Amino acid sequence: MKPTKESELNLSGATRYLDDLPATEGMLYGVPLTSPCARGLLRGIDASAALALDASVSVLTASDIPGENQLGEAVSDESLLVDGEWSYLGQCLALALAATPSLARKAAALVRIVYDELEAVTDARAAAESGSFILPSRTMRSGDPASAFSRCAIVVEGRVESGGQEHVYLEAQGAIAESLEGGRVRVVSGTQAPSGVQRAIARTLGLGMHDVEVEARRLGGAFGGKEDQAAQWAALAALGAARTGKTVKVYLNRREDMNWTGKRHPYSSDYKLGLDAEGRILAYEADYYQNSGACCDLSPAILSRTLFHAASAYRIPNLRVTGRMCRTNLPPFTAFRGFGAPQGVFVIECALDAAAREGGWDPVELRLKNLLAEGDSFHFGQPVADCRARRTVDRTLELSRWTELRAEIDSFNSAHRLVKRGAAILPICFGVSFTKLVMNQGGALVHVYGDGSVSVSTGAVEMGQQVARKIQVIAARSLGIPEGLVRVESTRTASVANTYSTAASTGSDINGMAALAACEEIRGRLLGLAARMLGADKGELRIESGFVTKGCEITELAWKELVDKAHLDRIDLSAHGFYATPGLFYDMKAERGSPFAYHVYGCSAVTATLDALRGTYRFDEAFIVHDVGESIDYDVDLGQVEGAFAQGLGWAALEDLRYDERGRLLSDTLSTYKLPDLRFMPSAVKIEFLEGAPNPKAVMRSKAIGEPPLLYGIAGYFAILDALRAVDRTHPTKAPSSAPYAYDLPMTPEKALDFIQGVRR
Ligand code: LUZ
Ligand code: MOS
Repeated sequence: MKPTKESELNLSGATRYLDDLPATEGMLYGVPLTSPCARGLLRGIDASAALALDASVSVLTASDIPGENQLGEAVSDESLLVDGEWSYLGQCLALALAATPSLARKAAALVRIVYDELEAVTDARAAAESGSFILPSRTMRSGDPASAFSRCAIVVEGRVESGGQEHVYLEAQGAIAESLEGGRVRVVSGTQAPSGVQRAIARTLGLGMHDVEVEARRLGGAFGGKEDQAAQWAALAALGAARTGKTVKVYLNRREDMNWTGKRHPYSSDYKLGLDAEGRILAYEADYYQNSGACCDLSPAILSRTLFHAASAYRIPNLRVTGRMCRTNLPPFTAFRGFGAPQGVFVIECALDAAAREGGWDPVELRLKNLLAEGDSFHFGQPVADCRARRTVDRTLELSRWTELRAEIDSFNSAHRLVKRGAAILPICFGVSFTKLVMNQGGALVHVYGDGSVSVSTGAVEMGQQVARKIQVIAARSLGIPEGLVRVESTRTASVANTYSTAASTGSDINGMAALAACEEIRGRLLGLAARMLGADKGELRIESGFVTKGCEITELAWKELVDKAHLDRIDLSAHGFYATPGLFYDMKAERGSPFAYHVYGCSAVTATLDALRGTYRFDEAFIVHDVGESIDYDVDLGQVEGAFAQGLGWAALEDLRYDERGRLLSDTLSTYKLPDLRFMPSAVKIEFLEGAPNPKAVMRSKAIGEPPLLYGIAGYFAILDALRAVDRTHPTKAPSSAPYAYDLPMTPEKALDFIQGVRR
């Protein structure tokens, strides 16, 4: 990869993350005391032993909060510090402050609480049975599935489980809050949503938003984990700063972060799929039981993305899908790259898998037959436009030499008893835009300094995805100057206000457009001046590579000179830009509309080799053809596809989140929670971007890149399943039961071994 300035800083270790910022004089460290069981009633807090530890110690509780003790935005069900009942293990009860992190941890441990343990629920279906929901259920329909099922030649039904996923961002959650004069606070927060954190702190402290400044410098990864859940750590730090008048830092260690913060939602789902004799899908029904955890958080938005992606890349004329947000006593599950789509896509893929077996169809033929095409509509009414499903699938079949590959695998399998190979193909179709309309807006502030260098601020948070790099390219191209002249600033609420989270893969779509608007404004002013200076028509002038050009000629007028002259002429060299994604609308009552600006298409093919005695496996090859529109930075986009695929493969086949029945996380370290590493990845990964595929709906004809490729990992699950099905059923131990296969993601080696041995899970 071609080094950019940012990646050079990252690789050399020069980048300063939150924990690298130098400690300031008198700074205090805040460590929360958290709840010891999944559900309980707090009867009293005794901090005397903690306070006796050191003169620097203080302990804050709910009664120290001057404003509202409430973080929930959609539903008011999340207190910052518990006052009364708590609803998950790891919920914050008090904040211990001390002069060093270890003193603060000791102090938190010395706080005594009196409480009653209450009965807890951790299972989504059990919560549903007892009527414990975050909000009422939500259903989308199209056509008439009930009558369509009666016309089907084949109907398959079953259950699908998918597990959660821990973000494991390299940098844990945290914030540093500085108390300013007059009760104001300035906070550096590891958040994807600086304006959201600003609002949360203002509410907590009873201040106006103008008294709270939030900066997100750059995050060491987030993946959705810092979209909603960064707010509580920032609010705690701000509370500490407000109460003590000192700078307060809250920074979780890995184990705290894994235990206390939310993860991807586990789902338990029922499906029913009906097809005609030729294998065309006629009807589909699904019921999703989302384990939402103890508080609302982003669960409704995540559920809506599940429902929007229920049919994935397939045409389904009659459909009914219902989602339920089941309230359980686990830490609130939250945004995670893909945001509900992977869970929904996995269910329809399982249904197709079951149908292919039942109908004796080739799995790839079956998918091709039902693939979305131009002229189709999604089940929520949006027309399928500029559809690239078939193009990406066809190219994947070519790139992987699918027909030969399949034949090679089949002959390998007939020649080997104890080692089996498998393969799977998976098309994707991912809708881009926040499903909540209001969030599809962003702003930018651009300054051209007197020496011709440029500063760009937007609402986009840099979290390693290189959105800053893309915005730099966009600004430089717009102004016609070398990229080195453009600096993209860290994200501050005082520079760009009322922004939404850098999320939904829209970071560069929205903020790039806002930056572009501001740059175009300044460019227009400068070209007007250049036209007067050169006695030319503004329409024939451009700026390219730092010089004004007229028609095809380069003039003598350089960027720096033009900027200098503009300043002398008292022309404003700053501009604000704004972008609101056009054309979006949605009627929640009718469940009809066009919620997405466009869709991202693509396809993956994954092969695996299974040890049929042990259940262990490895991935051999992956072929991915992905639709990025016109890439703004090839290396960045390639890195995003690779990383998302790895993360998807981890979710599908490895990452195993385990809780005990009392809600304690068992896999709370990186020795018990395994992550995909280089050796887990296929030995060969071939990624190709679809050519000649400009996207008129986004900045510089590009497409969003962050989340869609995560779905490719799901092919890994089915590649292992394919290999498992080739295992000789008379060997080595018991024959598998004839009961229908229960789809249960992740496909860990343990589950693969159970499959081989015929244990029904
Ligand atoms: N966050 C959000 C998201 O608030 N709304 C969304 O639609 C979304 N989609 C994907 C990822 N994060
Ligand atoms: Mo979201 S999963 O923070 O893009």
